[in-house]
Amino acid sequence: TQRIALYPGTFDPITNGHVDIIGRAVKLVDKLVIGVAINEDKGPLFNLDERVKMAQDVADQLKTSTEIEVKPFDGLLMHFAEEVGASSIVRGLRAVSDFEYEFQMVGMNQRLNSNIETVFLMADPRHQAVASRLVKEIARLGGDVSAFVSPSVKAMLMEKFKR
Ligand code: COD
Repeated sequence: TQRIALYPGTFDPITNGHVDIIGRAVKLVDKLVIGVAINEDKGPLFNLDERVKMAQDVADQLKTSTEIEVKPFDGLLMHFAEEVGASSIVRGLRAVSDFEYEFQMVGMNQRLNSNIETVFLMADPRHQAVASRLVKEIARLGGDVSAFVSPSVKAMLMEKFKR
């Protein structure tokens, strides 16, 4: 049977930090589903279609024999994980600051479905500090985001913030 993992996030936008985690996750499974959450409460800069498109562009550029599927989702993460047949959920850990939130999420998610394991991966030190929030701020203030996102995402950011 196929081992499927789900990597969920807001991906507003997808960064080289996310890509690093995807590159690690594909080594562990037969198929990786990148789940782009609608997450309206987070007030995303990019709408769901744009976020899916950017994630798809980035996934298309990855050199891997593992199947990657990018899918939007609304509603509960664990329901979506069941729907796609995932046996694990992949999350990335950056600093200590991520821990509290991730810890709480796993705690709750485990009680919703105890058969799906959450695994945490760490990015390469070069990518650990990269955060969508800061990338957006740099782009908004006219800085160069080339080191943090793919060329296609950079183009989308420049389009959003063009004056
Ligand atoms: N290095 C390593 N990991 C990174 C980096 C980096 N530089 N940048 C981001 N990551 C990791 C994050 O830690 C996270 O694990 C993942 O990549 C995605 O990050 P984001 O910021 O795009 O996504 P989040 O954290 O906003 O995603 C939140 C969810 C969409 C998973 C969450 O809101 C959710 O589950 N929503 C559905 C509703 C639900 O089920 N709620 C109940 C939860 S208990």
